[in-house]
Amino acid sequence: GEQHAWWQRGVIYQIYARSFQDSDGDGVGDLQGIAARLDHVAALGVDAIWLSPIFPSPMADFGYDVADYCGIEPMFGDLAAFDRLVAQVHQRGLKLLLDFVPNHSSDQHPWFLESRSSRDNPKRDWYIWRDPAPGGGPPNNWISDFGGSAWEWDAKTGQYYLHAFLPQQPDLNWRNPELKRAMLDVLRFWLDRGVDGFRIDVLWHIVKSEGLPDNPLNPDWGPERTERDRLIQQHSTDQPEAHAISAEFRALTDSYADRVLIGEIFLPNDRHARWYGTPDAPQVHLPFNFQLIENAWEAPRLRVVIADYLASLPPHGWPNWVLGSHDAPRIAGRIGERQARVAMMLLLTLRGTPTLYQGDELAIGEVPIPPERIRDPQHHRQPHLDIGRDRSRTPMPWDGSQPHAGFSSTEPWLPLNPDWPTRNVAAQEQDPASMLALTRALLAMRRAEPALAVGGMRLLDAPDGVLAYEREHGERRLTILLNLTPRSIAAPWEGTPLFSTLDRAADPGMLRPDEGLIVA
Ligand code: ISL
Repeated sequence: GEQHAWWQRGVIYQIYARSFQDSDGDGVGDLQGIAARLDHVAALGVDAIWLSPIFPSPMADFGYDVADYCGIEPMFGDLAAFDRLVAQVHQRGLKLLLDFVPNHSSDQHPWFLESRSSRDNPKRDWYIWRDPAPGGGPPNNWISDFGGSAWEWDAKTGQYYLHAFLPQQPDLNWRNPELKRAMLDVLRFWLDRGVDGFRIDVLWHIVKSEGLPDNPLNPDWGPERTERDRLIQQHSTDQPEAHAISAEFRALTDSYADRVLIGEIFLPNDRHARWYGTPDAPQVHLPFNFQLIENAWEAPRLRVVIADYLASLPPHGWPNWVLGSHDAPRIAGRIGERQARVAMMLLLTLRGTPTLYQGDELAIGEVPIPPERIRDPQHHRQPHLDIGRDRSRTPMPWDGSQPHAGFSSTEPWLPLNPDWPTRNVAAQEQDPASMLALTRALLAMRRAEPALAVGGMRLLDAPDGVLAYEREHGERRLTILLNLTPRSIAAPWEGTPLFSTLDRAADPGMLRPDEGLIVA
């Protein structure tokens, strides 16, 4: 294991700053709040924190619309509070990763204000401006991820600008060398302040095909899909020039010691794997792998997904797994609370770096949001689709104290999970059968067992409904058996049961309903 880097052995924990801990009573989490809750992160046993955007922002997309890449949003704190947080995180032997948002800025960023001020402004070309199509209307057929045309008309200068997301998130032009230089300086700014790396937002989007041709229609589209999915994003994503830039990000990052780059990439395996780059020109260390989120919770399906993904990796590519995020439905809401325990065992025993989303260690379910409290712009632009992201962005319930669960002294920006009086960190700390206790124990086991952290992995044949695999390191061999069904299943296993997701002893040769088992 000595030859493995921290980001290979380690586990990443995503903190969504707005919803972690409020310290100043405005109902929104902040940096000082995070610092005050580092005991929880350390006791959990993770290795790194990935912090969703904390930069100055009008919050049209809750921080993914950045108005100053080198500052801290006043709602969250200031640079001094940030420096203190970095120091406190490092004192505990943890790492801190920031969220870098290179595809677009806020429409309130001074760069965009300049760019839109006139056609001959020096920053005009820092964004993507085009004349209307010959017959009038948007320059091409591209659709925003959040619905509607990806083009916004600017009456003052008589051109459209491109926005892959909200109109308040104009796309930056990475073909402009000055823009690129300014953004590389942003990475240096934070690396010099001691951050341990970045999660790079929609990295696969940052360069578009020259000439901006129409995207082809998606033959598989149906009205249950998002508007964005009407088109195949052939010309708006995954361009060779974006790979080249990602190699530049890596070269810059590698000039600092022990840093990591994570890329948010959504692509089929063969094209996804190219984001590792080559041994000579590496790109990101970890192109995020969302397949546990995207696929049905069924053993035969997951077996294929896991096998295909691992087989697709280049020899120098290290695997990784994501089970939840601020964009995805809560895992316990999707598959149920008992199965969420099995899913946690899966996440923490697969070969590769796991990313754990805040609140999943408590098995928080989908939180119902009353219509008048919905904040997610993705919902507001496509209200007919059931895609609200607010349900997985609700505040952390820390304890049973009235009225806001220790999160804030005032009404939080989103409601708490309704079961917070019993489902909270303090309550689960007292309960050895809790999801929190299970998560801590699995993380401790992963730390103690090189077979789990860095060992080889082999999928095993198993009865219907069971996902089984082996992890090995040196002489040590562990078998993981996951019953993805609510039935008892006779599953041949021998050896010593080390760990069950249920609270009583394992039955030899049997898997109980919703049981995950580690056998030595
Ligand atoms: O939300 C999605 C699927 O659940 C995606 O279509 C989403 O747009 C994609 O995951 C990109 O997400 C990232 O960039 C967005 C931001 O809204 C998300 O929160 C962020 O994770 C734009 O910056």
